[in-house]
Amino acid sequence: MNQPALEGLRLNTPAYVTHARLIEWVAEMAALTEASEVYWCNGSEQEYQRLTEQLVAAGTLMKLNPELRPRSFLARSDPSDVARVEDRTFICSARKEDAGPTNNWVAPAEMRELLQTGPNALFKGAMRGRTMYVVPFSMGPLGSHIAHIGVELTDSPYVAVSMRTMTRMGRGALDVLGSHGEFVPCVHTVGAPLEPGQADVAWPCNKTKYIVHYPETREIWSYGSGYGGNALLGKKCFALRIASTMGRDQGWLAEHMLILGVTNPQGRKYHVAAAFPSACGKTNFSMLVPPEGYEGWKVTTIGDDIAWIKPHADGRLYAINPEAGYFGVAPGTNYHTNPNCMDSLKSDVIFTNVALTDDGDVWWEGMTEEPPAHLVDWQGRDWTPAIAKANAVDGKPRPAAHPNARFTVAATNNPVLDPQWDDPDGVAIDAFIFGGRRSTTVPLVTEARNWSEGIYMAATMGSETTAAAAGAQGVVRRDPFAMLPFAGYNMADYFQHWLDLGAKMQATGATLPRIYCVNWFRKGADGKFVWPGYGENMRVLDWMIRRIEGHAGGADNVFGISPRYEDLRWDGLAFTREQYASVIGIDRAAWQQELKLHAELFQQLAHHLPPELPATKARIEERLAA
Ligand code: SAT
Ligand code: MN
Repeated sequence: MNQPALEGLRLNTPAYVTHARLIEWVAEMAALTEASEVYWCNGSEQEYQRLTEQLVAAGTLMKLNPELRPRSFLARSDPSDVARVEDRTFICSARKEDAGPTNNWVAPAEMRELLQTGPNALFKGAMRGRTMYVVPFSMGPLGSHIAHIGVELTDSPYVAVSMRTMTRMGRGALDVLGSHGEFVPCVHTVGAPLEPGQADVAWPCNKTKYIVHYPETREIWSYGSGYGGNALLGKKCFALRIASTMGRDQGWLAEHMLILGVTNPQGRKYHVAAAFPSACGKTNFSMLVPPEGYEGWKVTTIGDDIAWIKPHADGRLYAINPEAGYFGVAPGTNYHTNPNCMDSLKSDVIFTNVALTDDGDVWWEGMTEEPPAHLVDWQGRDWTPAIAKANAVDGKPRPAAHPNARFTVAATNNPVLDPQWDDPDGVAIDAFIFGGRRSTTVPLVTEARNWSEGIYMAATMGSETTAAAAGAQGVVRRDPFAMLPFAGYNMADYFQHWLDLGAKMQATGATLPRIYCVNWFRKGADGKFVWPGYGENMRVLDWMIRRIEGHAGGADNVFGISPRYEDLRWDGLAFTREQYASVIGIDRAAWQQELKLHAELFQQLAHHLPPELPATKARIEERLAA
């Protein structure tokens, strides 16, 4: 740069920013997007105050009743911008085969022309009339050797304030970055430039959406959406898609996993990382309250959505939660399903697309058994039980909250936050859990007999789709490792990476974490869930820990080891042998069907598919036939 002083003025670069390449990039992006102003976020409390006040004045946020929900806000998104858009998400690797058959791919040059360089490039002038916020953030504890830095440029102040809750955002991240550190550049625009005099809307966005990743250059470009994973680029885009490719290159793992600590009455503490698809109860499981019969046990949260896991010199895998907050699904959350979450939401929350009560508080389906007599729904319309019924779709009353309505809240609000949640060294993982939402076929819990059997379980996982992504709900799709929408590279190579990591660790004599496959969601003939779930999942966790300690029994099934009725502890819960049989049983016909679906997946992923996987499948088939 020739005129650093002049540029510095125009860019409002604070004196503490010493990273020349960062400043240069901010200048380039301000020029490309024609932002009317640049503002560097420092992450302070005063800044959060000021930006939220500004968002209230603009109508994006509504202040909730300060007595009922102190320092909390409600945002209503545009009705077309309510979830991740998987069909608009692209992995633009140099070679198509590196994105693999499960990702949308466009050649980088073509995508750059579309977004940046072409005559009608979408980012050209995209921030006209808007402020560009420079949002520096650390994914992971500041300075942790497992953490990485990102900088998001966004024209959405809603994104800027949400990033303060979801990440370690602000000056601290820049201090870690220093003048020469590596950072992942993330550019985000809602794609709604304002012409002089044009009034803004409460939730600007664009019908056209692009969520773009360049894995080789580790860049993220997001256009047209202001919602969740499309816009808070530290989350799925960086911490999963870009980080998974970094992990492949550098020998570590970026996973769609909660991390919890579980301490038994003897005071021994274990750490478990568990992968479930979006909106399948990761937040609930990570804040589990041990049920009756489990006095003296304690579950504590390290993370509720994402884990970064690196092998350590002591031969074990250590995990951190790269995030600093929770962006969780509100509907279904209540004092029975997740009391710790309800307590986390008492103050300092940004709610998006939940319903508003007449006294200025929030409500969502499932929060209370009886809905309030009157609400304002997520689209700002009057809502009563009668209106809901009159507008039923497929016999289901029109919900007051959007099914993918979310809360954004700091981890520090969580009453069962693990004391090590911010530990730069992370926690040593004792077990991995993989679970889908399956009303049939998959048993409550199965332990893999070895690493490759565990990788098989994870790779072939299926799940019924949820409202977390746009599109049909309730359809079973294969969701390997719960990473289908989040793997930043070829899924078959990703399987190989897991296998290689295990083999490498085993070669050094390390004890690998056990691997379990779970399914809380089997339904009975009446269409209702059989397993009570939530806090009762502790019984399954307890069995896993007793397995690790070497004193719990089990019986071989076709694809691993499952507990017999007498291997689980039932004190405090009336659950009959018959009920248990219906959640643990293997239906041979259903499994023959299931294996056909695994075969389809393997066919789709044939390029680079590790031979261990079809070999494991063949062994399962043999056992099934026996
Ligand atoms: O990607 S989001 O963070 O919007 C939601 C999810 O899929 O978990
Ligand atoms: Mn998620």
